[in-house]
Amino acid sequence: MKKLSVFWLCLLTILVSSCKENEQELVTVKIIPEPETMVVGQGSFEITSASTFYAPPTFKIATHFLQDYLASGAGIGLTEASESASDIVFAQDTTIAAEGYSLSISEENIKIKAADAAGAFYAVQTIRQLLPPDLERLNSMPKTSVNIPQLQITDAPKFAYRGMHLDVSRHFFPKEFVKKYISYLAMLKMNRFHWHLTDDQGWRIEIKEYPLLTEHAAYRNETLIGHYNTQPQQFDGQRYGGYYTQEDVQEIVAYAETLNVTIIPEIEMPGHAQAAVSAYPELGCTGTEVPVATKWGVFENIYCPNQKTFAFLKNTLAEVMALFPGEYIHIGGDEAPKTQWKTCSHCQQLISKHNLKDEQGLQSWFIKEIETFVNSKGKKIIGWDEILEGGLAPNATIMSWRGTEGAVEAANAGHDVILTPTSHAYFDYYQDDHPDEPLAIGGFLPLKKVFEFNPIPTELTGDARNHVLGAQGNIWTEYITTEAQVEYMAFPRMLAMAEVVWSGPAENNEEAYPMFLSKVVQFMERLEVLGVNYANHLYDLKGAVVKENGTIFYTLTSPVSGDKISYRINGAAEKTYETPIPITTTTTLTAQVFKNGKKVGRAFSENIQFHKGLKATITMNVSPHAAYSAGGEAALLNGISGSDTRYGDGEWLGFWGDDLEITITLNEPTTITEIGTRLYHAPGQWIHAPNGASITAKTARGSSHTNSIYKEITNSETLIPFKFKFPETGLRDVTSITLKIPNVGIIPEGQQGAGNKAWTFIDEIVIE
Ligand code: TNX
Repeated sequence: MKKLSVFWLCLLTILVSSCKENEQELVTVKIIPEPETMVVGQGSFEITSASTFYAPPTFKIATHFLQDYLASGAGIGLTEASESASDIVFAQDTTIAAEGYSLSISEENIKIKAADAAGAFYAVQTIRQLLPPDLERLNSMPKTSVNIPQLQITDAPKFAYRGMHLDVSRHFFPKEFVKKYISYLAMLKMNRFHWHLTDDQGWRIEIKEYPLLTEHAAYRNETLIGHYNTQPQQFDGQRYGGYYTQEDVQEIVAYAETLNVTIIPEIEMPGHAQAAVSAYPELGCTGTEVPVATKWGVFENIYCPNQKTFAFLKNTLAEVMALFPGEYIHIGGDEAPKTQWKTCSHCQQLISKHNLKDEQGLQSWFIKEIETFVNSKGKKIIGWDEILEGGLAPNATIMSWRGTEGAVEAANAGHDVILTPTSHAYFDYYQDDHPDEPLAIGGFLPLKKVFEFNPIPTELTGDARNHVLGAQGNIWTEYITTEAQVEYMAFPRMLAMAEVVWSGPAENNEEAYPMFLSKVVQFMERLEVLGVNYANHLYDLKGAVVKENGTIFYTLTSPVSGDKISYRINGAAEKTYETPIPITTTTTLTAQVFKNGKKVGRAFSENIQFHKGLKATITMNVSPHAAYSAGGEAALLNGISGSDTRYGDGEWLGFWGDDLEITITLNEPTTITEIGTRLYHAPGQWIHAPNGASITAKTARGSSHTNSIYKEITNSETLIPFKFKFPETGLRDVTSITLKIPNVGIIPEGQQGAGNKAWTFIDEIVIE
């Protein structure tokens, strides 16, 4: 059968019937991540137990996977045959890009070409997605045959490093789950698993030379309950822990190899080391005993740069390097408070002996020592972007998490970089602003934002762009206690990250995102069969205030449409949503999506406060930080307050280190009695509300009235109200208002994020 593109097929069928039906049938070929080119034909190829395959021996990870998959999912046993007699033929073609492949499925056969084993393996992962999802179930009903659509695909990844990370220190996940997680990466053509094995709250890998790491450092006495910011902090009183033996690690490494996944183990230094220091106090600067940490955050008990520490780290790394065949070892390097180094005479002697500038210089010297050792064993280091401070180790690769500045600096200096900025890659952040979401660390990273991520920072030009190896989604597990919850946070965001790192960012997100969502809807069937506890917010409603010709409207949409949206205003009779709803008074709106007569998605509810600022215009001295500017300046005057728990929900605006000056011009002279807003205060996330703010109101009469507020800020409150009151009868004829909110500056020692600029987050400005 001749292969036909969708276009030609439609043209052919257009005379007979509408081509819509055919089109729908054909576009059900939906693959995540999107292949580079795909031409879908008509008809299919049948795989049966009589089918045969041939492959060069170097492609065995691909053929083993295919054989196992068909055998366990469909009871179909493929047999090996000669190249000329085979139905499924793999061939090596060195002109194809690394990890790329071509796949041609005709009525007669399946032909796969790749330059390397990885490419052949990814062709098989594409075949997997072309087969019915019920094959994902182990020992599902045996079948005599499965059909696979005829098509032609050429495909190759945009980025060489396509990763996911998992923190097993804050919460421990057993070997079987780690393997499952790795299998999810492979299904999505991701090839790097960053395994965060050590941290303050638990050491998770057996090191034969240091038995106390697993006897002692792998266990903590108890764990914080609820959110870190909730005061008073409470603990569960339960001993918690676990670790992987070296045999477990070998098993996981061997398993990952069969899926073309390279594991990057992370051994944190010099900070996030309290568990190790707890087992061996001589590794710290004070020598005193400390417990394995029982709550989250940054701790001052870091490694001391002494002989014992270097011997410990080198012996430990030697055992680690022997277990992991990959070229990289991640040495951490993030969030290491230098408090103890400042008062330790040995550290100060080192600083003067090696002519170092300060403690940052000492950290840099520390990392260079380790790098020399790792390089001497033929491996390379990756470090978090803090290792740039005080001077970069000569051969280090940087993992940029505090934004993208670190990546830009390192790439411009000729170093390789991996992008994992909190704004687009932290899957421990909330993915939705619905109040029913499980407790998370904070932040807000919806699916669309991950999809819109571009791993190459816009500031990078020319050759420096080639230093971007790729990107990675991170799953930190302070608030992720179960396997089901890891899956909930990972899916579907990992699907979007897979698109970004394999297919590259879309040229036009507004067009590409709905297409992606239609693929996600279909992919969820596969996740369902796999038993993955994915989050489904595709039918959850989102509302928006729209201003047109002085009238305020409210619109309702869900990422994927159902059949109808029902809504109620202030408890009145239910209506069907058709056009934007005019808002003329303070309104409580509830709504629900229906599909096939059934409720789909979660119940929606919104309060719209009809205050005097809704028709005003707003300007600011600085733009909100790109990572937290979802709603734009208009979000501060749209009648909708930000979430009490999600400062990144699009209603809050975030600024990094800027003093704010906000000017509001009212649409007509107005009498004002009160102006109020809220500032977010979450020092754990580097967000600080200032002690003071001021407001100046100008009237049509030319007078100017300034009102200042001073507040004691305590860490027990996250929502800090600022209310500026005018005399009861109000200030008449106000035409404009200027609100000044200073940033608190650099975060002081002893606090999370010390030495970094603080964030300011501001909510709706309510004018009454
Ligand atoms: C910062 S990312 C950390 C981790 C936390 C994470 C929580 C990085 C290098 N350090 O220790 O788990 O934030 O989002």
